[in-house]
Amino acid sequence: MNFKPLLSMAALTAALGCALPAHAETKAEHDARMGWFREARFGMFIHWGLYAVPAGEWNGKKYGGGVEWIQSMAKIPTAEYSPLLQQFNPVKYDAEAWVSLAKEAGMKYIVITSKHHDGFCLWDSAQTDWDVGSTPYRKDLLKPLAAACAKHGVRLCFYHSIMDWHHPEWGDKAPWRGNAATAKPDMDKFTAYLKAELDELLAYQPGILWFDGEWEGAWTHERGVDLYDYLRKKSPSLIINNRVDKGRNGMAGFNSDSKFKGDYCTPEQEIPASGLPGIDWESCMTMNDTWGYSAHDQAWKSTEMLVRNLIDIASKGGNYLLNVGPTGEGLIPAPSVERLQGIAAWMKVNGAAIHGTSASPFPTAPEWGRCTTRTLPDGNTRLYLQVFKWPAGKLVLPGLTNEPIKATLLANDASLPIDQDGGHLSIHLPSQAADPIATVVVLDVKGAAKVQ
Ligand code: FHN
Repeated sequence: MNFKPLLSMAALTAALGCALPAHAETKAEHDARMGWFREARFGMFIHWGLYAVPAGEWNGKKYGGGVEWIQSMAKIPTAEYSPLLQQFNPVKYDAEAWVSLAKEAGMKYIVITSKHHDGFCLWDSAQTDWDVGSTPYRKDLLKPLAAACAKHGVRLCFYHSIMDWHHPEWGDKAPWRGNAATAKPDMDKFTAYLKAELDELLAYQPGILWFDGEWEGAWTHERGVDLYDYLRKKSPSLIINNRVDKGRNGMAGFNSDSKFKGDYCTPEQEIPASGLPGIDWESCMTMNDTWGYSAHDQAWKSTEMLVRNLIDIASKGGNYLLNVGPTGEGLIPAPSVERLQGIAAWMKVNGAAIHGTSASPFPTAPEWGRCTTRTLPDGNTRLYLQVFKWPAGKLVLPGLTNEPIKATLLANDASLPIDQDGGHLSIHLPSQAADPIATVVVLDVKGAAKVQ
């Protein structure tokens, strides 16, 4: 069952969330363009760059939080930060291994930081020498990733920071940057540089351009609109997140007004209480407390929590963009690998309950877990009842009034008896859950799901 927007798409987005392009693209064209993103439900975020070398420590001081910000946290002038160019040599980088790990975990797309706030580019750009071409490694880091993604059918996408602490024309000059040589930065020159970088990145045919760093005053709504239109003209199938413009509400990530551009909303480090029907969104989250690699951040979330986040997000009609921060040598940290392998084990059995599903028909999450849905070819509905807390005896489905067809365990297709009493459906369960993280009960019902 697809959650049909209660209002027309235009009216809904005008009221609530990320703006649809308010011009030529029809709803059908927009739906077609967003199709793979909605099917995917799960992607890998990769924060990688020079900041992986200091790994959260500078001049003997350890920093917490997102240590990809170390240049700002430690107020490192460009002249003192630049020597990192000579220390970044990811000789252990193995794009094939990274993509295989993502694919096994059920991640259908990868978003890698082509450039983060420090301005360092992971490819050998003709626009600047502040890139991998100036490191001992020299080679383009994006090219092998693009090849591995193409080989494994994973979409390659780029995170690209608008804010650029290195570029002399970026309009917000933090005093610590030490490159305020440009008395009055020229944001038109900067925007031309940004567009030239993005033209180079479009050659890799990314599925998404994931903008960030749009919040400083130097970037304006007008520049956001211009950049969105510029890129969509160049690449009509490209998806662009809402951080290209100025409309998101901070970490909540949902646009405040339909005038702002962006094809989907971007909650960060949080999961909205409920999805918004007809609004595309993606929660980006870390596995520990940092996006870029930290040698000392061991605050790792459990595999159970990561899987349940994925289920919770999918049950609300969103995508989960889960981050890894590779080391300066090019290795994904072992705790991240371990968790991705744990997710892979659960997804191997239960992936059908995530990929290609739509939001739950229940107005609030059932106390036993979450639910995702799929409209079957015959118009009936399949509900994936994802049970965190295994009840004794029966699973009660609050308010579901459809005529049941059958109930099974996803793990082994075992048939389960169904009771209908007092307008409520309940399913007889085996005494033991199949999986302590979440056991999926599949319930097929007649027609579109109806919940009182
Ligand atoms: O400042 C960035 C941060 O380093 C990280 O990239 C996150 C992930 O999207 N975004 C910004 C913080 O909101």
